[in-house]
Amino acid sequence: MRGTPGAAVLVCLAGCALPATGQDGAWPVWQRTPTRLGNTTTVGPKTPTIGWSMQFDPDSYDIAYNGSPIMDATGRVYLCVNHGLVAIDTDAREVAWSFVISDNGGYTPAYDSGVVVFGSATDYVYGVDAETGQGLWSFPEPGRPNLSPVAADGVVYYITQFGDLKARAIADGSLLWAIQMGTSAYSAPAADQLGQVFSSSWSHTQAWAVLSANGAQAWVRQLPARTQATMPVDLDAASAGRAYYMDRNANLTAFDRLTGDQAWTIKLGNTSAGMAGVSVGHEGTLYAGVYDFQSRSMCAVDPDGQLLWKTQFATDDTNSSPPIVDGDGTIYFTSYKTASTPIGRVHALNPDGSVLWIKDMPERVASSPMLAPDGTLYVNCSDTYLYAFKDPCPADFNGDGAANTLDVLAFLNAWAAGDARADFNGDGSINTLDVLAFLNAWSAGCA
Ligand SMILES: [Ca+2]
Ligand SMILES: [Ca+2]
Repeated sequence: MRGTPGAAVLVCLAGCALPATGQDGAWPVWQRTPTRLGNTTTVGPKTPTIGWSMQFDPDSYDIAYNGSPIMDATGRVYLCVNHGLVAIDTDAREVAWSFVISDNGGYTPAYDSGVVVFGSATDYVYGVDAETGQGLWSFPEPGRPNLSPVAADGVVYYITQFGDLKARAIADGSLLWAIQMGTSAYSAPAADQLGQVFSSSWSHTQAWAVLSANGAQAWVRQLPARTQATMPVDLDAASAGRAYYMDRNANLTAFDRLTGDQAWTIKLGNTSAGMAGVSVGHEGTLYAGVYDFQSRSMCAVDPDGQLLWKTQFATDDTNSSPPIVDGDGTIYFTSYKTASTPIGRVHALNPDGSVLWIKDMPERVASSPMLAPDGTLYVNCSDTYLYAFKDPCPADFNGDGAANTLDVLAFLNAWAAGDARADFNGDGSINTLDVLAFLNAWSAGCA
């Protein structure tokens, strides 16, 4: 998806304060929306096909799998790494720039209005120019501000692990407000873009909703157990506007977004279970990953709090990030083995919970996948490679990711040479029917 400068100029002639960088990204924050829904109308890969991969930072072994990729409207991917932040040009499949700091980068960065924001593992929060990779601003933040910020409407909201929730202007980093929810917090905030921001206090076992304008409390509620998961906020009618909290005892609890009244709670696993967090699919269905000493599973819960299905997977797998849901209702998530040799897996489930595919990865994968508007599913791995899953397209005969005249040449060369791949219709012989079949597929192009 490329921008249209002409249209942007016309819009600006009508009077706009910012250049065209104010547009939303394709997947600008962790779980795509500031409400952290984790769903998209884009249809993702139905086969475990890795279209391409590229190394994004050879030094990033220990954090390369913790944060998720995000994407701006030009198709550029941003990823936190051991020494800061990298931008990846997904057309050229190369690193566009690296923003290097003397500390570890955080989990998932956030993009808004041409600025990428992330927090370092110990001491600073940074705003970086998305186009050039130049640092725009940085501020000391001693409370470990590295858990995925959320950005929307020119403001970035983030927590510190010391229990703070803060808001800064994305353009210059100026502090808009700061509050304390307790002495520790680990839930990356969600913003409903209707006036409220949501997070939780680990130390006080509380769900928090505050006014995005000034940080004043909207409501605070006691949770059944502590949580470090982010809380999606569903604004659709089916859920009546709810914020969902998943705690470490595997309780999934629904609160009214505005009043904080509890709508329901459901227990999805054993006490002392871990939680991977929850995402919201189409029609308000909730998908939550849980793991405990006996089992690992992905659960689907309807908007009224009833369990729809629970699919178990390998007992030595741990899933530590919420899933995402594509336009067909396919559910994608990652897991990794807790054994001494870490092996990661990418899972795709059908909407009924049955397994569509599972792909073993070379090393650990632990973050939520990201689904780009062209249907490519991105997963970053502790082997420091970014993997792009995409269903094969027959018209892309040379496999370079695009259907163009080079594919016609490649096909005709294979056909002339009697290459088995030139049996395009798969009937066992290579003849003019294969040329017709290829040209038909080529005319149809690739999605
Ligand atoms: Ca091609
Ligand atoms: Ca044939």
